[in-house]
Amino acid sequence: MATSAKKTPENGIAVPFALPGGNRIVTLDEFIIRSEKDFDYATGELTGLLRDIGVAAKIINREVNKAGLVNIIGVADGSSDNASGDKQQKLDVYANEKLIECLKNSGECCAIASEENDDIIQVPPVNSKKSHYVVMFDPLDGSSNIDVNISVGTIFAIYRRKSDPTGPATVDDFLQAGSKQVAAGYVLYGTSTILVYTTGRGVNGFTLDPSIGEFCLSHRNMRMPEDGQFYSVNQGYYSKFDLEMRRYIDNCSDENYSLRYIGSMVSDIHRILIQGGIFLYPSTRKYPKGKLRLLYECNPLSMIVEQAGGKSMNTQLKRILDVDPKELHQRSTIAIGSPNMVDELKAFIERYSALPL
Ligand code: AHM
Ligand code: MG
Repeated sequence: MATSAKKTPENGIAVPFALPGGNRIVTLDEFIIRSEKDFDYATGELTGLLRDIGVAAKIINREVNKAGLVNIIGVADGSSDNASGDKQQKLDVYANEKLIECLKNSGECCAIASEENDDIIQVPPVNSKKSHYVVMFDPLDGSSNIDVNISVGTIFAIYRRKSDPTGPATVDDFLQAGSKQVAAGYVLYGTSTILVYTTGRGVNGFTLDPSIGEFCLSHRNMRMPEDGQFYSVNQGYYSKFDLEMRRYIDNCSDENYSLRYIGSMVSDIHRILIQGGIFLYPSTRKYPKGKLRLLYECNPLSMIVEQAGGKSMNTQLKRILDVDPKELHQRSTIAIGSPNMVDELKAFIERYSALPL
């Protein structure tokens, strides 16, 4: 067995425990359990939560993969809009239910918040255990892409509750800055299914091996390139963007950067995490505060990207993880990706936002 509990030359981040050498498979469960020993205050709750999410992800993956085979795609019967005003798709509902079910069964968290629910959901204690964590998620981000067979994802964030563990959780337990996340991650249901997460000690990715039904460590200590050649933005809204954003996009074009936009945030972020680049969702006339949700889209993906060496800010140049949320379903603008590209955008905003229109 090779000991890797030292800084790796490529990124300087310590692998927190000894990993087997050679080609031995390390499953997500094994990795999570070994990592637990890294936390002084570990009680097993966080480990349990990550495992619950891994189980739910496998179940969701199974349904996403057969979406074209069975009559499950399309807008849910009789469904109205969700808390954010978007049409719910059937698989959104399914993914939401499975995540809630898995988390409720174990009782490792005390409350849940989801894009698909207006209010927080209390999780009754299991075996009288009082949990210290709350979990937020977007169960199936980019779900408008399902009908056309394009990748979608689950995004999650875990926080320690602030309220007294003897009473019910409150909304304030969720209204914490992203810097307070104890873990965050996503699952990308793509050409292969990959679960990527961080507990604040680097980022690791686990690809689902369908033949054994296990997420296996495939991307160890993920680091994003400092620079990139890709920019990712819905350029169809170009004329609705502010001047500084239009100038930056013009510059991307002048510099021969390639435009890549899937319209599924997890997929777009996963690409820039591996290949470098910048993802933008600025304010538009339709969404003056940005479209994406701060708590369960921007914050967890920002934690992942920062942990991998990237940067993330809103278009007011504030670090996303430092924003104090006021509402559960709050929207935010976002610019996230390779540090040099985010810094370049920052310079454009500083330069052009001062100009009169
Ligand atoms: P959703 O949570 O309703 O699926 O919306 C979020 C998605 C993101 O995945 C994606 O980046 C964005 O919406 C695309 O929006 P647009 O179609 O306006 O470019
Ligand atoms: Mg979403």
